[in-house]
Amino acid sequence: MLPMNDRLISAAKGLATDRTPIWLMRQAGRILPEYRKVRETAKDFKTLVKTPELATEVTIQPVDILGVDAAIIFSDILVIPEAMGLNYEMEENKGPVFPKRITSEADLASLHIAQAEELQYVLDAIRLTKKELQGKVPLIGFAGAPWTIFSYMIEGKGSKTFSQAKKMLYTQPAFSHRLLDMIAQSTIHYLKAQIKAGADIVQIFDSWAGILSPDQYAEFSLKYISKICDALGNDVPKIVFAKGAFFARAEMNTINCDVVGLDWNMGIAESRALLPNKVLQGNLDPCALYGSLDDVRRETKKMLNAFGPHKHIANLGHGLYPDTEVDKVKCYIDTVKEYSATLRR
Ligand code: 1CP
Repeated sequence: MLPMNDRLISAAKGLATDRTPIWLMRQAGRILPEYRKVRETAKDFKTLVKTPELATEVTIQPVDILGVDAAIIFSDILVIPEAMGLNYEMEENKGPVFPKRITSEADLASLHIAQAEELQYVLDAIRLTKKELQGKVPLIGFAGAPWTIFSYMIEGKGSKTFSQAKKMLYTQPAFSHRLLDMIAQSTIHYLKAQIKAGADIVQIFDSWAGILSPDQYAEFSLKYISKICDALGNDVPKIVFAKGAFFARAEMNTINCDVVGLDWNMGIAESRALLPNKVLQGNLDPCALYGSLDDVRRETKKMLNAFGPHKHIANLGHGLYPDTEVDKVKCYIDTVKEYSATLRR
């Protein structure tokens, strides 16, 4: 059964819609006072993620408060390493940290390919969210791309350069492939289960794509993303967002996904030419939302004119920053809804 507002799914399949659908990366979270309130009642981030009732509540908040055309299940990409045997902790105002990281054969031997049951809490949250949404909008499932997950597992935390992870690719390519393959297989189990639990569409986040060379990207990242897309089949549309991978757009046109996410560095006309088979998603710079309401309207219209009325899903070029004002976010969303309808007349 299709959701009542199925604009996102229709657009993802390349079908015409009455206006451009919109959702935002990191739409649930710290920009919303309502989120911060729920977050305070949960002991910490992981309790929130692992309590389906709370995860459901914050997943639905942006649908009701901001008016986006989809919900994205509240979780994190780092639940996969945890299910594989590498525990993470979320430090307040800092981000994820792994008490142990992967550096040796012994570390690799301590991991296993995750089975869907090990992420039952996410699947329960998806089922509950679907029930509560009552078909109002579609639900997006997601996972990190193997390369981005690998980076955190090797590095043990976020990094500007991910030089330890890149060192591993240069010095131990076979070891790297073994770990990447384990992550990819875990991700296939996980995303298949998300779809079975009710996810209407899925997105793969390759947040650290842009730090690899084109050759390394093809060998250590896109190959695994492509494997995952093939394994998932065509029951639901698939979005691939590879931040900074402007150099891989032509190759991305050939993989088995429906939508390619663009960041703000990627020119829109150029991306259309390189990705003729794909629907495009994006790509307003989240910093554009620091401008005045008039600035936001102007930048939004400029973006919509460049994408044109079809084969586009409006989003940002990366996640919302936590200090963005809610009225600017609403202005972006409302302008997309209103102005994109006029482009069809
Ligand atoms: O306490 C808090 O509120 C912590 C902030 C937070 C939130 C709200 C983190 C820490 N993760 C999340 C949720 C989350 N993470 C979602 C669901 C919410 C939504 O989208 O509305 C999603 C899709 C993610 C995905 C995610 N986590 C990515 C990929 C997207 C991206 O931004 O590039 C990455 C890289 C992470 C890791 C992560 N989790 C949190 C932080 C601060 C980070 C980045 C750490 C770093 O490398 O610096």
